[in-house]
Amino acid sequence: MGAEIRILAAFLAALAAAAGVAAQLRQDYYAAVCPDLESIVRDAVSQKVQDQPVAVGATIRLFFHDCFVEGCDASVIMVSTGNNTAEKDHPSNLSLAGDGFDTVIKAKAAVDAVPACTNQVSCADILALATRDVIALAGGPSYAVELGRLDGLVSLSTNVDGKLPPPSFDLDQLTTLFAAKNLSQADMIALSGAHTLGFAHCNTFAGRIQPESVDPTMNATYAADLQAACPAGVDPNIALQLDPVTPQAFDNQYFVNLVNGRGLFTSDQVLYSDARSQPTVVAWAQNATDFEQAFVDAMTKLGRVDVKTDPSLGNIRRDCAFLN
Ligand code: HEM
Ligand SMILES: *[C@@H]1O[C@H](CO)[C@@H](O)[C@H](O)[C@H]1NC(C)=O
Ligand SMILES: *[C@@H]1O[C@H](CO)[C@@H](O)[C@H](O)[C@H]1NC(C)=O
Ligand SMILES: *[C@@H]1O[C@H](CO)[C@@H](O)[C@H](O)[C@H]1NC(C)=O
Ligand SMILES: *[C@@H]1O[C@H](CO)[C@@H](O)[C@H](O)[C@H]1NC(C)=O
Ligand SMILES: CC(=O)N[C@H]1CO[C@H](CO)[C@@H](O)[C@@H]1O
Repeated sequence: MGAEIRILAAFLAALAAAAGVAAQLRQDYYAAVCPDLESIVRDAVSQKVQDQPVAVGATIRLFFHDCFVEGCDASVIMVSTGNNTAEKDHPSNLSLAGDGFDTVIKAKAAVDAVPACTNQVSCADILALATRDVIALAGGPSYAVELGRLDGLVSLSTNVDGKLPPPSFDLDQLTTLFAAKNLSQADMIALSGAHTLGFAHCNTFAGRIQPESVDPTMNATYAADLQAACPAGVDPNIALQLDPVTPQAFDNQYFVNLVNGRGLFTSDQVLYSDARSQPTVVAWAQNATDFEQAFVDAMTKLGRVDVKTDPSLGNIRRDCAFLN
């Protein structure tokens, strides 16, 4: 029965491809092949987060970086080999925390341990599911995840240049970069709300807290706290919480912080200091439900960026870190 459904699904996909119809992601993509996929991933992710709570921020950021470079195709998870310097070894990505990768590896192992599911589910989809799960575990919204992404065949450090936003960006730069991925300014603001948890290294905001020239859009007390925690010299091993008020909770505190001059990066605080985005920040600081809805919509759109559904462009990796 399962095999027949699989053959039918493959036939329909071939038909769609022949007709030039782009295959769509679907929530029930694996329903016939691996019906318990969602609970298998959720259990593995819960265990990982229980063991290493930092996996929450690490996994969310990994998903963002994956989608923004080659598309949501797990290319960010591949390791460099003798003749290929992979995406994750680009300087923009060196700060990706290892626990994000490990979350995907653990969830993939749990999926593959179920015979029917072995090598049937892409690493890209496992990352998308794991991201939804860590957000829910941290108290954020849960949402249905579209599935059916293939894992990419290309992971190149040189392709990362210019694709990821540095923390120095202003509103226009952020808006332009996200627009290239079909994400609106509102989507960009909502997704920035992921900075409601996780960590950042001192060098990413050092330019804003120099004693003689503190960024005037930053609350002075906050600047003094950051200076004390990140003394001159910018120790590369020190990382501070992005949200000093509710550091581990996925909530709308990020937007409250911006209103109070407690955005950590230039790219955060500018969302409040620029009059064009300020009304959205204020609205979401006041209404968590509205933020959650906007965030879920934006995550769904992020999850569609440059996905591969055509078998000539991707496959299902047996080991997420290597091409088959
Ligand atoms: C809008 C432009 C963005 C900029 C400029 C930006 C920049 C950064 C930087 C510099 C860090 C700190 C990295 C470190 O020092 O280790 C960081 C952390 C983080 N970012 Fe962003 N980011 C942006 C958007 C996003 C988006 C769209 C998401 C996800 C939806 C996201 C999720 C995260 C998370 C969860 C962390 C914490 C990572 C951890 O704890 O390991 N960011 N971001
Ligand atoms: C890299 O080398 C491996 C063998 O070590 C080979 O199979 C693969 O095709 C090479 N990849 C590229 C991009 O040259
Ligand atoms: C953006 O949307 C257009 C039109 O739907 C589509 O052709 C294009 O591939 C999308 N780009 C990305 C990066 O998803
Ligand atoms: C900065 O934050 C402190 C609380 O930590 C508050 O007392 C102070 O009024 C704030 N400064 C400004 C200019 O809002
Ligand atoms: C948030 O906004 C929604 C409408 O989008 C409204 O129904 C709800 O009452 C608001 N909640 C608060 C706490 O203001
Ligand atoms: C976009 C981004 O996060 N860039 C950072 C990458 O990491 C280096 C240090 O490894 C930082 O200097 C960049 O700001």
